[in-house]
Amino acid sequence: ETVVRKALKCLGNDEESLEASFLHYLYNTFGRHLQSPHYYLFKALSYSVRDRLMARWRDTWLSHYQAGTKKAYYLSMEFLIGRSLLNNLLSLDVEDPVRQVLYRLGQTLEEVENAERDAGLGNGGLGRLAACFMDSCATLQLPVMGYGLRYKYGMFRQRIQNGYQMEDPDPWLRHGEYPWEVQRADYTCVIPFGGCTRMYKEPHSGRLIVHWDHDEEVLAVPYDVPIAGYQNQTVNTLRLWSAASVEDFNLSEFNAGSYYEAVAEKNEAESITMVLYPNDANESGKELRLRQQYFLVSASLQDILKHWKRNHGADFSNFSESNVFQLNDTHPSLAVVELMRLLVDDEHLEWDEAWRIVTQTMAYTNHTLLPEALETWSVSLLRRMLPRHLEIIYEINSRFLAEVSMKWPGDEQRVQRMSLIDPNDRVRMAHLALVGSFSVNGVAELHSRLLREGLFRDFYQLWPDKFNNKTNGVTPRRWLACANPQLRELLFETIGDGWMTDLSQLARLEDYIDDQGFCQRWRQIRHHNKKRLAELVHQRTGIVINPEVMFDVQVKRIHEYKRQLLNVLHIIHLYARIKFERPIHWTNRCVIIGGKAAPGYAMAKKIIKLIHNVANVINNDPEVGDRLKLVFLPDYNVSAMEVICAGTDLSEQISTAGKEASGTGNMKFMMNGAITIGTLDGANVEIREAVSEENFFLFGLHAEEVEQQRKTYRPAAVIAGDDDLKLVMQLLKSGHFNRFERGIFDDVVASLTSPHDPWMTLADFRSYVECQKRVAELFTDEAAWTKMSLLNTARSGRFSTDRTMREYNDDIWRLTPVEVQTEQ
Ligand code: DL6
Repeated sequence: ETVVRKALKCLGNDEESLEASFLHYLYNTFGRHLQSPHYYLFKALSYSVRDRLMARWRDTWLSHYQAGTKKAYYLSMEFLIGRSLLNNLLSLDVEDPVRQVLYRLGQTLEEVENAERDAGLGNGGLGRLAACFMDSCATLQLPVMGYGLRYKYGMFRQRIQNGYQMEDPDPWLRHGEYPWEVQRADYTCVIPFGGCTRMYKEPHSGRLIVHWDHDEEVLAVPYDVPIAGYQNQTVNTLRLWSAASVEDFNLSEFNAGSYYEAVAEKNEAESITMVLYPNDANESGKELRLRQQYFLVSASLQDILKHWKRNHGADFSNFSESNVFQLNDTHPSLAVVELMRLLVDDEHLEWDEAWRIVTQTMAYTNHTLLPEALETWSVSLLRRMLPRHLEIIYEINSRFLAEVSMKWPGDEQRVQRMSLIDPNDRVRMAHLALVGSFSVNGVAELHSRLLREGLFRDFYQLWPDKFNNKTNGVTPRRWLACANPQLRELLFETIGDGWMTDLSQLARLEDYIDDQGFCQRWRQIRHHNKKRLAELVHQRTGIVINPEVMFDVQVKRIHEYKRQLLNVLHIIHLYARIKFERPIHWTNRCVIIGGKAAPGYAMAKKIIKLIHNVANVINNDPEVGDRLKLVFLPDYNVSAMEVICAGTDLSEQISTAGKEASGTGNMKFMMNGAITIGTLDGANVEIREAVSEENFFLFGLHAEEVEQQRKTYRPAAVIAGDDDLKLVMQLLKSGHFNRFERGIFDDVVASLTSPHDPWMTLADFRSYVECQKRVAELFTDEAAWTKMSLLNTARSGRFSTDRTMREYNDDIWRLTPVEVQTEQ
């Protein structure tokens, strides 16, 4: 033991030790030198840093074990980690010495940092939120472990060809291992699939036992990623499962000359964690997705139960006092069923006792109100892949519906509405999660209210106490301190560093609102950040943009409800004004749009093409010049957002009210001093409350108005009553933006002008345009803009995930923070 401790502790955080480690890895482990590609310098540095996390990591495991207190497990199909180097340098408080070491060696930290590939194991907000939660839990010293999947290929890389999105695979693990992970093959689990079930009587007890005769097994191999708390001793664990074949290949098949068959099984097993989110537009894609979900859930629960049994044997009576599972959307909701199976079939608990444990340990977070995003799985697929789970679902459902009937006798319609099985014989995963959990939360006040009053109304009437809200947040370590180093330094100088772990302290910035010197520095920093963003744009597109103009930014997944189209309509309107009105008073602006479209989402891909075509016309018109630029930034990802959020003036949060559950990009922008133009949707409502209404550009219908006006919505009449919109639509329809590609935007025009357009884009056009005029006006008043920008940062304190995690803990998890004991 002393030898182990010595080995771990000999790693100093001083320049000399850091340099020795760095050069050791560079020369001795990777056989490279200082002139090698930056990627190797990054790897050598990351290994040196990881070494310095190891003692804390081990101490954290031991401290959690010794404390014996309750633990929470965050089950998520996505953890959108991005880069980790800078974050870890910050957590360990070694950024300065590392910078010095690299400087002496003729390198810069920025170049080395930029060589790190994003770990893009998520699609967008939901996955990034999971990563922010992990960061905050470690900083708050909460014993929380994340469980996810180690996809071999993360989120696809977006490439643009003639304005169209092309998808390339993201081989983020290609150059050997991911420096932050540690394989823990000794914790490998076996995951069963397929086959059938049979019932038999246990000879001595006479008890009826169900046996799942599965016909396939896949190995789940864990890879652990350390999650370091900010300048404390806690290093929590994110455990990512990778699928492997039980046998490397089937030797008898191989010997018989069937090479393909021999390797096929291995390939099939490994396909489970091959790629994030398979295309679920076809049946085979769906099947793989379900396999992924079960694989995650089964491996994680087996892991936790194994650990439990090592310490408590087969006594599960106190299990729910010591464990809680947070389900990140319905994706891991099979956990409800798998835990029942493990407890009833494998551990021989009575159904009622097992159900008590399940319903006292599961908590469900909903992230969407869109009906098309609510998961269902066909009964026939479940029967084939997870026959025992289907039986358990039926049993849960019949007991649950009996409860519903007791409460509302004779209300058959309600029973149908609430059933876990829909009329098309598909299992409603949200209902499963609702029935199996003791807590159900939405991710912003408005979203949680709409869940209670709309989507989950019946369930709210049955179990009002289950429902709660947990407004999202973002971690200020990554999204302010790392993303905006100059602002970080200014804040340190001005209000100290307490805000790093207590973001409400940013409020102290309000004391400087009239301090000319401070405001001047604020502007200088913002200007510097805009130059950084302009460089990124130039790097990725070749387009030169002027950092003096307003940077008006909308970055997020491309989706009709997020209404990138409304943004485009406004841009066309500005273009038309420049061309036809030749206005004298004008605020120059550069609109930057970025985001990926789901590969099977034709309309989203068409929107990307439209943005490019409009940009081509505008950017090449000498009459337009600097007055207006439009840029599509390709391959939007976490590391791009770190540059974007710090360099943005205007943050576009313009979804149809009632459709965006929360949004988290809105918070990153606000924290970095961008001003929001937005609808009353998701967390925009709370952002506006926090910053106060005069510092937020509000437009558009409210959620209730959207629903009321839907029935009478007539886009033709809206166009007829608005000359500006008429002109915009004419330009679009006339083929002005697609001279040599006739008809390609007909579907876009058709959807905008349909009375059934669910996103009611044209209904908000006029109020958006008027609001944008006020934005343009304010931008010309440098002092007023600076003040508003400053207030946005100063009042962003509540949008830290530290606050969100405290609320999850106070209301749902009830964990005791564990002070990590350092062994000497
Ligand atoms: O809660 C995180 C994030 C929200 O901020 C976004 O508003 C919401 O759209 C997103 N939801 C999803 C839905 N996925 N599913 N299911 O990504 O969650």
